[in-house]
Amino acid sequence: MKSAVTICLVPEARGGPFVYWDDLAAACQQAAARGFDAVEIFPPDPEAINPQELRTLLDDHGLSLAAVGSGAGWVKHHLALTSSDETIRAKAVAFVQRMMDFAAPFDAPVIVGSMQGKADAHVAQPVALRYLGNALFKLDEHAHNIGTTLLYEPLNRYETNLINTLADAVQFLNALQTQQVKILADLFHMNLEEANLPDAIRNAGAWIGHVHFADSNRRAAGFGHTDFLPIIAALVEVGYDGYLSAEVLPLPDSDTAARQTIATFRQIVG
Ligand code: LER
Ligand code: MN
Repeated sequence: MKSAVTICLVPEARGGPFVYWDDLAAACQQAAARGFDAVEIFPPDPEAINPQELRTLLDDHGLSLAAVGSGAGWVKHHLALTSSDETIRAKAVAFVQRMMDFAAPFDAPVIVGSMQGKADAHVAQPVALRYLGNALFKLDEHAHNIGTTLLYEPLNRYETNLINTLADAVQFLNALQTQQVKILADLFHMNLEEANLPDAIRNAGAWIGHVHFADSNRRAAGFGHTDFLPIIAALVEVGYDGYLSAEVLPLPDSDTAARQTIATFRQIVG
């Protein structure tokens, strides 16, 4: 398994669970200095980052791009894949597709987390799930065409009422018969929703394509009460060799969160 750390370039997401903020070059320099293998970036728009500049930054620091988040589509542009408005749904799909076009040359998957939206007074849950299925089907096709992977992330009940557990995500994707969609296991969301984290990981098995590495309180691993060793053992058991990516609150500050994450990573992964 490899280590990664999050960088958020979306001012509207301020207060969110990201280690580094605002300055991509400074964040890459810090991530490399702390010993991370990769960075996970949340850009405000698919065209916000110059690909050549990013390539140079990553190469200069010996970093990979672990994943790209599409959450700005929701927090900044107010798009959702399950909106009651057909035009907004179409724009949301196009936004994630453009994010995939940006990320694919870096061999980085794109994450659908908050962009999935939720059922509400305008969209009943079965309808929202149908919209989500239609969107993931289109995104899967695009991923297939450009040779990349899409990561679908189940969120906790306070963020969505669509799919909250890994098992429900597996069932949903199995029914859709997508080919290029994998599941993002966020240990913070799982801590709220799963009966048993290692069992949930074992049952999801090869579906797991990315891990958000956070403690029970969404702080850096080691700053809460999650028992990480059985979780790592389960990931090893299912053959997971992807990233443990620190999507955590920058508390007490970014550098301390980064140092704590990498210290815990070294202790439990090696
Ligand atoms: C949101 O809570 C989250 O975990 C993000 O990764 C989704 O965009
Ligand atoms: Mn997450």
